[in-house]
Amino acid sequence: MKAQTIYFARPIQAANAEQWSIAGIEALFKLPFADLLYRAQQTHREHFDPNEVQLSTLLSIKTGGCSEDCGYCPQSAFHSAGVEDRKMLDVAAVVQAAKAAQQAGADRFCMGAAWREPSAEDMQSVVEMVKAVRNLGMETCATLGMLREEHVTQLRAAGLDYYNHNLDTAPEFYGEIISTRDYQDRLDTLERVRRAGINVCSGGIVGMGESLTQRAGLIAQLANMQPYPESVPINNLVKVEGTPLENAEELDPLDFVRTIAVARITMPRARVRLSAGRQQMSDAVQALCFLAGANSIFYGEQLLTTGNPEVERDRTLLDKLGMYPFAEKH
Ligand code: SAM
Ligand code: DTB
Ligand code: SF4
Repeated sequence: MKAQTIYFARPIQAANAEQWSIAGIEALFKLPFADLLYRAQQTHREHFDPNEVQLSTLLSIKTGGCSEDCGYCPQSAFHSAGVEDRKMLDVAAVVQAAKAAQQAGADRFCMGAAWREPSAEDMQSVVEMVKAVRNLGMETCATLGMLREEHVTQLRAAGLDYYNHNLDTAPEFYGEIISTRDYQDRLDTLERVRRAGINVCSGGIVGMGESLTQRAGLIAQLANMQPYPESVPINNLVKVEGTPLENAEELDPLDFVRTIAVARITMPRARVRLSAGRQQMSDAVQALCFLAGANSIFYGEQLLTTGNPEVERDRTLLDKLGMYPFAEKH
């Protein structure tokens, strides 16, 4: 049997030399498509192998019944999206899922919970899960809602590599989508994660009815963090029946590609993840996203409660494009 490699997350700690203005980012969005993609490609190739993609597999360790009212989310107790409220998975079930993900080629395993914030009891199990998954030789990521000081300390001690907490949208649009916690709460959690020495994974959702300026505003918030996040998931809204955003206007796929390109240019060394919404995307649009600088995907048939492309479909797509998973190269 092949010896297992243990991947340790290397923080990039890359501060942007310049602060990005919203107007400057909006101007990038408005470049002719070919010029924008050319610039994104140049940036991408300066920092990464453009044919390599990092694969993260998600697992919902606690599903549904969440006390927050995020307008996009099928797991909110405020909406009726038909997601069953389930109790937390046990450690053995999580390890089994992580092993399967690793065998399928994933190098990072992300554990997600539908919480506003974890309780002390929840944390005991999460710590066990992080340790066990890390022992398999996978990078670990968790997304558990807001974190206090004691939470980040415990997660850091458990060896957590990344914490995902999205800004989701621009501060000016945020209030239209979520009312139960504010933007500053999110920034505070990210700051605690950063100070604890855990890599930051933070991005947002596009296609929620935001304006172009607001889309630029989200990117400005992320890119101006000092340092900016190591991982930046860009989600295309998955419109789930029973959520307030079920009828949101469809985003032009080329505007999604532009968002990826702008994230790449403004956060040159981040892993930009082509995240939720891939199941609804053609191979051609996904290929454009890779061309625009995306170098990470969620991999495996399920996101948290909604679907993601089959592993077979992704393998075929990567093969067609001559791309290879990070784990197979290292
Ligand atoms: N409860 C935790 C929190 O909100 O931080 C962690 C889980 S939450 C589901 C993680 C992220 O998933 C959200 O911040 C949001 O960006 C994304 N998300 C949730 N529902 C989505 C949807 N319908 N379409 C796209 N992204 C979605
Ligand atoms: C992220 O930015 N997207 C993922 C992950 N981080 C946790 C979640 C997407 C969720 C899509 C809706 C669902 O499956 O419930
Ligand atoms: Fe809860 Fe997270 Fe969904 Fe918001 S996004 S309702 S916090 S699970």
